[in-house]
Amino acid sequence: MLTRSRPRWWLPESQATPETVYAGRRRLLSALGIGGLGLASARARGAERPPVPSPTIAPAVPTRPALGAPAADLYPAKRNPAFALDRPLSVEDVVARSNIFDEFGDERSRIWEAAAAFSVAPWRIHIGGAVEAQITLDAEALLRRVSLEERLYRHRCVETWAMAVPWTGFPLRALVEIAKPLAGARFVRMLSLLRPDLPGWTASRRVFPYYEALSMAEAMNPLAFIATGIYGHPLPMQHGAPLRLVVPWKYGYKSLKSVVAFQFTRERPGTFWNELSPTTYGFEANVDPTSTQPWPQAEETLLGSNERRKTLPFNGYAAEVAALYA
Ligand SMILES: Nc1nc2c(c(=O)[nH]1)N[C@H]1C(S)=C(S)[C@@H](COP(=O)(O)O)O[C@H]1N2
Ligand SMILES: [Mo]
Repeated sequence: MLTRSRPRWWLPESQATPETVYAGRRRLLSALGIGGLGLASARARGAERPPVPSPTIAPAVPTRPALGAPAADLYPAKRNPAFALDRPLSVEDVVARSNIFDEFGDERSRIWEAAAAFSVAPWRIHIGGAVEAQITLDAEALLRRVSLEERLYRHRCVETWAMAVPWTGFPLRALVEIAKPLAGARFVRMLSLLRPDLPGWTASRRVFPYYEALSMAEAMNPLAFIATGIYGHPLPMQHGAPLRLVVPWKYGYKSLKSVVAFQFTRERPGTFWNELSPTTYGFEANVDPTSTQPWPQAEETLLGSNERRKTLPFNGYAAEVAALYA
């Protein structure tokens, strides 16, 4: 069985830290004069040299919006009160430091560092397939064309951790309306960023880009959301800037990050995890407490507090979406 992550004792051949990230951090530390060696030799030299002036490079912060994030002046957006939670919001700094974005690496606590130097400007989005006319538009133009709002959503990863966050974004339905799919279009496929230079592309046995899909009925459901921001500001890179899918009734792997293309199709497209391991990762991937794939799904652990909760069918969104599957 191929599972999407390894047990805790697993150590990669490459010894966890991608070389580029490690080298980058060493460079930053020594630029700040706080690298281990730099500190020791400065002390040894004692009074030979005046104290180093205060650093001009700000330390990296995981909650910082992605470099070049579009339409930053549109934040914070007004909260839509229709989307309430049954639990406290997760702590921003905790969720910003615990991510799954395999293109940047496979160590959850280090994705934010690996992604920190990545710029999302410019960001072209292609809309094609079974549509009236193909469109290419950039993220900046798209964000100014739709109306941004904030929604509080639960998120449930198939690895059984869960979080609750305020996303900023717009309904996926608004994008479908811009795309004008033909009457025969039954699915929308989405592709993630195509950047073979990212560290995870070669560290993994898997081949990217990451791709996902929804039926048109799912895409038109009012819960299906394109997030462009989190906690009242544009998305940090590790969360999938400048725009990512959010389908809160499904396992997190459906919510692909950093979307570059929306393709409308007549046939059901393949999806990344489903094609890697069809019996473990379904196409629908609706959160299901009775499932044992790839582990028992009856409970979940909240990110940050480690509180255990019972998993809810459709992640608590049955009233909104169960009819789609009846
Ligand atoms: N492109 C891409 N999108 C992705 C993933 C990924 O590895 N690559 N991981 C998915 C998984 S398994 C989860 S749980 C969520 C995690 O989102 P977060 O890091 O913003 O919490 O992103 C999803 N989207
Ligand atoms: Mo996940």
